[in-house]
Amino acid sequence: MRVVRTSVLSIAAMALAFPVVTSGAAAAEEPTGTEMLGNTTFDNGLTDPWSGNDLDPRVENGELVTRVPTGRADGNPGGAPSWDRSVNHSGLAFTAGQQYKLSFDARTSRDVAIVASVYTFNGRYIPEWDSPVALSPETRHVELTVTLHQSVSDVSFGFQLAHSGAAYDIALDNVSLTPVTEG
Ligand SMILES: [Ca+2]
Repeated sequence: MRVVRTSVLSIAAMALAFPVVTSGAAAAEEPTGTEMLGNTTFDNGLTDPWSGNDLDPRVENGELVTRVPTGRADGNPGGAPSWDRSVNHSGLAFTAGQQYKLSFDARTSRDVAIVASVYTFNGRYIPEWDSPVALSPETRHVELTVTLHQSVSDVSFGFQLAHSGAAYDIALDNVSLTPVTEG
């Protein structure tokens, strides 16, 4: 008899497939044109306030760089949910229905698909918004629109980097998150 169990991987897949529903409601009181992230350029040589979860990011030549080992941080050789290792920025707040522009420059030492997400982690990874991003050794300027279903505070934005293939290096720069001005 075959027993089908719900795996962590299938939960992650569901999270990725979660539809992004945009709302026409504008948050008129939301400050506009203001950068929500600290240290967007890394030109001061520091990673702070960015940190790594099961990664060891550092700054080289004005870019945040880190090596992403293969597999999960817990050593499990099984499937690697992308959220198992991340570079992230905590302490953010989002208003439901408000559009935010996310942009960054990134390259990786080999072709790999990462996930950019707004999320909470309370012993369990809970994405509020996420999007897969294909990266390669050629620097790519990425622009995405972030819209959340619900207003949240004290959440994180992160690059979810774990994978089951060969280890790779990633370089990030010019990371920006700003509310989109209506009209
Ligand atoms: Ca820089």
